[in-house]
Amino acid sequence: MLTKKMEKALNEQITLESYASFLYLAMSSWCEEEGLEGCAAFMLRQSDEEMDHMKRLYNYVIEMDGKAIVPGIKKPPSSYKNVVQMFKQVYEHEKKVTKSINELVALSSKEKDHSSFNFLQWYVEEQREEEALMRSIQDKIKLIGGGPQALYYIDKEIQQINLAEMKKEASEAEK
Ligand code: OFO
Repeated sequence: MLTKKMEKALNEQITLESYASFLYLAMSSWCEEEGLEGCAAFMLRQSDEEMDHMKRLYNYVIEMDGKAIVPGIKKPPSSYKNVVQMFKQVYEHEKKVTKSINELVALSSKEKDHSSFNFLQWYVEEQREEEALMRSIQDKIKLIGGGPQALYYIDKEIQQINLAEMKKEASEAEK
């Protein structure tokens, strides 16, 4: 059984994860338009991941006899200044999600809700990985620099990162 405060906070997280999924989907669409296929595939996979994060929370709230609220999602931006700025926005969004997860964990402790505390540890780990991934993308983009072929190399690099992430997911699914 969830406390009302916990139920409300978990539902807010459902909204945040849903928005992340739509935001990344909008970014994927923009990348397609720009001819950045590697980035588009990466953002599409990230969007799917966020939808899974949302559903994991949704199922948990229901399992705990709470009411899971399906949120209305505000329209994400449909165009971005450039791909470097777009990835900066992704990193900023992940930091926001991490902050929100940390607040949820703190609330679960305050409410003495050990079940939610345990459940949320998966998200703590996930956010650590996501932030590290997005930080490494920032570093790679910096290394590539702003030469004439920069977009081509950024796209290739993101394509490789996406393939590596897919392999990692497949091997985790086998466990
Ligand atoms: Fe679910 O917020 Fe990113 O990972």
